[in-house]
Amino acid sequence: MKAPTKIEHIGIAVKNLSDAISYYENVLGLTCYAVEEVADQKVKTAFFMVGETKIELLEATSDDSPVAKFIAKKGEGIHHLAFAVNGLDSLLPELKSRGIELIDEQPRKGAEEMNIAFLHPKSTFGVLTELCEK
Ligand code: CMX
Repeated sequence: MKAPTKIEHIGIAVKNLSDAISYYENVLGLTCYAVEEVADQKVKTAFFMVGETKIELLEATSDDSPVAKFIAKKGEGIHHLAFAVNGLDSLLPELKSRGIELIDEQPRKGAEEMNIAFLHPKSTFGVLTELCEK
């Protein structure tokens, strides 16, 4: 596989988005530049830029959201790691042929109009992995 170009973002599951935004802004001194709901993922997201990488806070918008399930099982914390890649369309079949379990067989639209696909944490040493392309 062609190596990712950077860590695009780190996804962090939180119970309450506005409480968490307040920590990132008022304690760490970062600026929340966007809040966006991703309806099909049942999450509300908030974004911060840190150098070239983003922090994406994730709050569940329903009890059956992947983020609600994650918090119920593991508590708040790092939820996924997202790599920026080129050629996502062709990477997915390549990864599948190498035995990596795909959550998304085809790229779909994520936050910030990115094309994204998730890899199952069981195939990626316990880290839910997102590949994204602008
Ligand atoms: N990181 C690491 N492991 C995780 C995980 C995560 N975020 N979420 C679940 N797991 C583990 C569980 O602990 C469990 O492990 P065990 O079998 O050892 O107990 C296993 O994966 C299955 O977990 P589950 O609770 O049964 O949950 P599901 O199988 O229903 O779903 C997953 C897990 C990863 C397939 C699902 O959460 C998913 O499809 N995620 C991708 C989409 C997503 O997370 N969207 C929200 C963010 C959207 C965005 O950023 O825009």
